[in-house]
Amino acid sequence: MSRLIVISNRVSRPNKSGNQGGLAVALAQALRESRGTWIGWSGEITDNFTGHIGFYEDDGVKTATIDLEEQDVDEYYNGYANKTLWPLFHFRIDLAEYARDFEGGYNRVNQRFADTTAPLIEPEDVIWVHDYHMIPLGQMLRDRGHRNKMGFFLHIPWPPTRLLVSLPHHSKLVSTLFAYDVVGFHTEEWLESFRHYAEREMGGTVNGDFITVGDRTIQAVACPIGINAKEFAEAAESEVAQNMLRQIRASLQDRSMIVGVDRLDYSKGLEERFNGYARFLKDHPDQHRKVLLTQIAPPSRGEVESYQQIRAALDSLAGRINGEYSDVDWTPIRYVNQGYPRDKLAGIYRSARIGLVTPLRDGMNLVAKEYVAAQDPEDPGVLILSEFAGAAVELAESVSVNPYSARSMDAAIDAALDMDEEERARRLDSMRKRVRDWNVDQWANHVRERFEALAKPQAGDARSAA
Ligand code: GDG
Repeated sequence: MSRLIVISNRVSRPNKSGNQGGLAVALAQALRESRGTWIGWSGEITDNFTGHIGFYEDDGVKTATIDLEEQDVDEYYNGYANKTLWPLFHFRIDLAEYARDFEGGYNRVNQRFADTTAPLIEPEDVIWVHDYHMIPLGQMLRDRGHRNKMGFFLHIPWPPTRLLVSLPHHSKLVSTLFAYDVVGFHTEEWLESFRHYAEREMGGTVNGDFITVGDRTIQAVACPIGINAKEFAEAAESEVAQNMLRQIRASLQDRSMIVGVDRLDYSKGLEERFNGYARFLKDHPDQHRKVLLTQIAPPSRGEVESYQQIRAALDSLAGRINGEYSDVDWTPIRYVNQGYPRDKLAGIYRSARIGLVTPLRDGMNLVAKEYVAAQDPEDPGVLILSEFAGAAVELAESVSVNPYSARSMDAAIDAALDMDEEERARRLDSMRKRVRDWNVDQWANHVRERFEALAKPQAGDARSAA
């Protein structure tokens, strides 16, 4: 097995709290087995970038981090990654900001990662780059002479060509993906859009999993990420989760709880969700006092203005709906801006009769899978899922909803509350099997096997020239 080098914006060092996400745990396992290293930004700011690398080893997992300058963080992370690419790739060209400084900072930071990473790479290493922060990194490593097997995985959607071409210098950015050997997406839909771009904008040809542009042929594949389903199901049975469940049930007084859990992000459709729920309350006065929505929304990317705006909008919307419908002993929305440890979160999922997951656009959406994994098989809840989440493909037995339509949300909540136990169990059972059978370890292993199966650089390969 080749040594694995993972590169992503942030790294997650193993810790004893058990609060690492499924992706971090799966990558940690692969890194441990191959004695590899995970490289990323430390999250720290330095006055002057020196290229100093902090090396760590926790529980057999090696990580290496670099500090960035404030200007790097402004232009690369808050700028090009989160003000330009994130909205554009989530189809929100109305929110996408383009500035030459952002693009310059993004390229500078990627160069910094390439400079820092290059000396750590051995010829036989397999390099796996993650997400939109690091698109050009593979090309930059090739420019430095690295001929390793290299893959890239995009965790967010790939936008339709007509939207992507609104990005200045889009072809320059996309062409760097052809430096990798394998490029992965969560769903066929994102893969289709990528192929479409390659054909229309780059004159590429598609042959099965392969796309050729000029003298480069890469594999482009759809491979949906899973969660650590077994661990999540066990977390839901833990003492901590059971205590949480009891605490919530006591506070509910026989009311049904609907739960939403999302980073505070406009792609998650929180305003639309609140409006859909308000519509349900308006149309179903008989359900007042019988139901409530708990929305857990830990703030994220608070330095970006559109995130400050969504936070303010939600504060006022939750206040308005609660003001309109609350009674002295019933509040229709519990709006919580704090995060919870994973075991407690599993208890929250389990105590909810409905999981309401309504992103406007989402690469995958792990919350939907976590809600499924955490349910009590004897008394499962109902998942309401946006048709625009990548997870909708695999979780077809959910109640599907158009998150833009308050009427659709209203009808879905009504149907979910009405659903008898047999149907809830039937739907949940199929989804639980799928979530369990295609978990994050299988996903990570599958991608790695793709790398291992790659041939050595092709004759006439552009890399041979490096
Ligand atoms: C990106 C893509 C894709 C949230 N609140 C708490 C908490 N969380 C955890 C959830 C879940 C994770 O955060 C969120 O994952 P999502 O997949 O829902 O969304 P993004 O953060 O936008 O992730 C997405 C993903 O990458 C993976 O490829 O699915 O489409 O946008 O795991 O549980 N965790 C804890 N407490 C909280 O309060 N412990």
